[in-house]
Amino acid sequence: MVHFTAEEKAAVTSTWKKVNVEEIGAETLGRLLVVYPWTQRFFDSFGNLSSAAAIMGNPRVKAHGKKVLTSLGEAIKNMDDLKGNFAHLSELHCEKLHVDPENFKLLGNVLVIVLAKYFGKDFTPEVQVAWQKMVAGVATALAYKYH
Ligand code: HEG
Repeated sequence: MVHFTAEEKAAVTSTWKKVNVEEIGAETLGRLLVVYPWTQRFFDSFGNLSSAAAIMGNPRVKAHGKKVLTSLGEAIKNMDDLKGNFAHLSELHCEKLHVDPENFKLLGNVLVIVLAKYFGKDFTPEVQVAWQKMVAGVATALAYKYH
């Protein structure tokens, strides 16, 4: 399991304070669906996903992106126990939603790109390292209950 230094925790927490979960959540999930179109299969009830513009403007994509990032925000309060934090959601994504855990890694990397875009030069290499560890830890924790 990933271990975070005090500096890494501080980097993740201080970025998070400036994140608008609605905006970054929508952009992250939207870009995931555009860049890796096979991920759309989990959201076939969401209506029009027929083009990048349709996906980025889809209100259900926006709402779900916000939900995912809000859940990530809870995990940031719990960085020493990501597995415990995500145990229930891991079971849900495996048993009910049947989401291939590879997709958690893809979403994490898209999030890092979106954060880099928003934070520009404040997203230093050190801050990126902390976030890469965070998204890797989240992906591992969400995959933990898979069998
Ligand atoms: Mg998942 C539902 C969190 C990645 C597909 N996801 C949910 C829910 C949460 C959540 C909190 C609502 C659970 C509930 O209703 O009780 N998801 C979550 C996190 C991450 C993630 C924290 C990664 C950081 N999810 C993810 C990925 C996919 C996916 C990569 C598919 C590509 N999630 C998915 C689907 C649902 C949820 C299909 C059900 C959506 C619905 O029907 O409303």
